[in-house]
Amino acid sequence: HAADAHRTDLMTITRHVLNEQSRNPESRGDFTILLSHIVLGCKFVASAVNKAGLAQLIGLAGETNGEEQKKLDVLSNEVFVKALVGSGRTCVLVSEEDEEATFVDPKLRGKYCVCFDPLDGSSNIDCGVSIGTIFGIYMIKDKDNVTLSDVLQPGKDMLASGYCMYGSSCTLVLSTGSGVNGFTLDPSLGEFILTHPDIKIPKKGRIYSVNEGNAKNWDVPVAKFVEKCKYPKDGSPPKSLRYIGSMVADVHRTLLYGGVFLYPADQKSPNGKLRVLYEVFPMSFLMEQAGGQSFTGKERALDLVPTKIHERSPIFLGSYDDVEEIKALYAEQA
Ligand code: AHM
Ligand code: MG
Repeated sequence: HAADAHRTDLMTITRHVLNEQSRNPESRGDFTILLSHIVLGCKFVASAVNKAGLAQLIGLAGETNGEEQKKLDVLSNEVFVKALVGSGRTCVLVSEEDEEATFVDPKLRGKYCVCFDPLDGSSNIDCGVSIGTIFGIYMIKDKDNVTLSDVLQPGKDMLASGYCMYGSSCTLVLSTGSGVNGFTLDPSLGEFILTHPDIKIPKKGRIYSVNEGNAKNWDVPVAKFVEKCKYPKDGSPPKSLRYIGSMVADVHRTLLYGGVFLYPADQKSPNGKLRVLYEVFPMSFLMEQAGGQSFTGKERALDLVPTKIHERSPIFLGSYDDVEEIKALYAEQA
């Protein structure tokens, strides 16, 4: 039976990526090895996040060794950095947690650069809301001459990107440049299994997602767009507002249900809040690969050329038609 085959033929993330890579005759498995180390980091964080409440309880019950518990975001960063360096496949790492980029020791160097936010949305940990890891991967240009410019590349030059969401289940969403696939962690197997093959975002959505508390500082196009979401003039029903305040969760919902996620610039933060290398680019890459689009208020997000590793940019991403509306409003104003 086809249904039986489904249950016994488990497509793990490793097998899936090996299949994808085998289309390239020059592939020697390096990317698969790199990815398996990212997956290891995600499994570690998933297990740590699940125990976060308990660890606190044990701490409150009187931990006496005097050593303060490491914060989950710091711990996650250490695990990712060590896993990525240890993979022997990386040469430059940029983490939201580290002010400077990490240049891997030449003896351990490989050809990939990884930009990541090990635990995004960490202000949500204490109340059990979904949080996530975000990553984007580039290839170095010249192995003997590795510089910061290897990571200051436009997002369209990324090889792959993804995120892992630590939510009611643990889901890893990945694109290696040929569509988007989602994998769910089976805790009893310790494996990510393909559960969402070839994700496509609906062309138009019924949800908008933005921190409306910033409305008084918005520019005209953003204010107009949100007004249109609430009071559409074309007879369509108003959109629903959903905002978790955790980028991975808000983007994941946007990808699966459609709609648009906004973190615009405003008078107080002229570049918005979110970071180009490990938030804006990876999510924009996934959106485009899923048939949506991503815009900065000026240009296609993936065309942006960053000049600093922790640079910020405004971002509007999601369903193709919804982002198109936002682009029209900016064009009108220009
Ligand atoms: P963080 O890196 O301090 O966790 O901030 C990033 C988070 C994103 O996950 C989320 O999209 C955004 O901040 C929410 O910001 P705000 O609270 O201003 O709405
Ligand atoms: Mg972050």
